[in-house]
Amino acid sequence: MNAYVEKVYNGLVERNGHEKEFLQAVREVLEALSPVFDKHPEYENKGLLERFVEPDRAILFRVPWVDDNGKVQVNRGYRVQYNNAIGPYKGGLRLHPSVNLSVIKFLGFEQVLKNSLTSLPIGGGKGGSDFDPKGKSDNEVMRFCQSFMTELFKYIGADEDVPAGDIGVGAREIGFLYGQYKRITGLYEGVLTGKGLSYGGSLARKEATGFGLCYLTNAMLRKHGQSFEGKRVVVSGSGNVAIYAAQKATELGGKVVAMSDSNGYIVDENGVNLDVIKQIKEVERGRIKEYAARVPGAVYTEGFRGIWTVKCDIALPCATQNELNEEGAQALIANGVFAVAEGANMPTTYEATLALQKAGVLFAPGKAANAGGVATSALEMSQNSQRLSWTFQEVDQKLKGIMENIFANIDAAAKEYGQEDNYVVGANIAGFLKVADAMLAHGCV
Ligand code: NDP
Ligand code: 2IT
Repeated sequence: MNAYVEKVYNGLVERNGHEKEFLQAVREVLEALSPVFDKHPEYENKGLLERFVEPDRAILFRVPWVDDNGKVQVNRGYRVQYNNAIGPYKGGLRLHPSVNLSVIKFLGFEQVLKNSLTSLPIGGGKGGSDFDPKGKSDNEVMRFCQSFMTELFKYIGADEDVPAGDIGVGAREIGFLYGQYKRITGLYEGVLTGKGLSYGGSLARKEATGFGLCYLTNAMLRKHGQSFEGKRVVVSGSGNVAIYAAQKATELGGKVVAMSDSNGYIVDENGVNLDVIKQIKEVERGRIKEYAARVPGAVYTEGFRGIWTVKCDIALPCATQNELNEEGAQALIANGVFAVAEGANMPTTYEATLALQKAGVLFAPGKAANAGGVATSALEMSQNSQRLSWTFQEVDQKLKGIMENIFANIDAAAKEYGQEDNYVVGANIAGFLKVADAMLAHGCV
């Protein structure tokens, strides 16, 4: 590693030693960026890397709300505004019991580079809470969202910071959050994305992350003389990203044979029936286990990590961070996988990524492969600013163009730095250069 890069990383370890997800994300990025700093020794005097790894600010707040039994519950809320060199802070809100500052910082850090890759003017941020929406009534979720926004509204705005969904935050939560923002501020503005279609949402935003993942994967496969046609595909997770990744993979000719949730996975050799998955997950908010009870021939197995033992050509991890470890990677390799593309953020551990790359598996990192969601969020912001809305086809076409452009850029950056086909290196370098350029232009801020 470049000496300056190593010094900055070591300083970060000293100050944030307990933030393991954050350090994991930073380490991967800095390994990839090392050659950029070899080429640009002048960056050190500008303190560019010290500024890049430190968020602009991290806001922590109490979120009190009353449950259905009349008892007061308290959760912790977060918004990390990481970097706004190229546009207003932009990134999702995650509601999951595993949320802590390390998780939100890793997501915010990744978001800066991802948003840069979209080529649209959006900076990076992330937020959320350790609130668990599972098992809560609609009214409880509403009261939580209203309390969360009652604090958050002070720090966000259509030209300042624009949150959206992530794990545990979908149309229902965005609706409650938007309602409360409007009520407190009196503003009707594009302060959130992923909104409902009746109040400023964009067509194709719901589908965008999953569709975008397959568009980028397809571009990568094409470069290597391959396609989805006739391929066995495994998609982990069964939430927003997973469902629409599975739908697009199927439309492109693949056969999705397995999906999962945090309890276990189902295998359906006939190809997963997405109408059944949508009914269970989007309508009933149920468990994937139900699928096996409803679809003849489908088999359910407890434990979400087992999904990587299902034989496939293409694996799309779309659930959560570190869901695919080295053991999972070795199982995929042994079964002949030839492409892995990350729909989730950092689903593949560092060791698993290295194992896949070493085995010659094509690997598309999340910050490039799942950028279609936030890119379409930026298209939603454009539509809100213009006070008009585009058709599904218009948005989908733009999304496809953006994802193909991302692939071309990360491919070119990898080549330029002598690491052709290493898309981890390509994505980190291509994403970083634009942000670095803007930060240098802005002076010491
Ligand atoms: P959802 O809440 O819609 O779905 C999450 C899915 O992942 C569920 O199937 C869930 O299972 C599973 N999951 C969550 N936590 C775990 C865990 N600890 N172990 C195993 N499975 C788990 O979220 P999204 O689909 O929106 O997000 C999925 C991933 O994609 C996340 O990494 C997110 O950051 C990333 N992403 C999302 C974007 C978006 O636009 N929504 C854009 C880009 C990336 P269960 O129901 O059992 O909890
Ligand atoms: O990780 C992500 O890119 C998201 N959750 C989507 C963020 C957004 O602002 O649409």
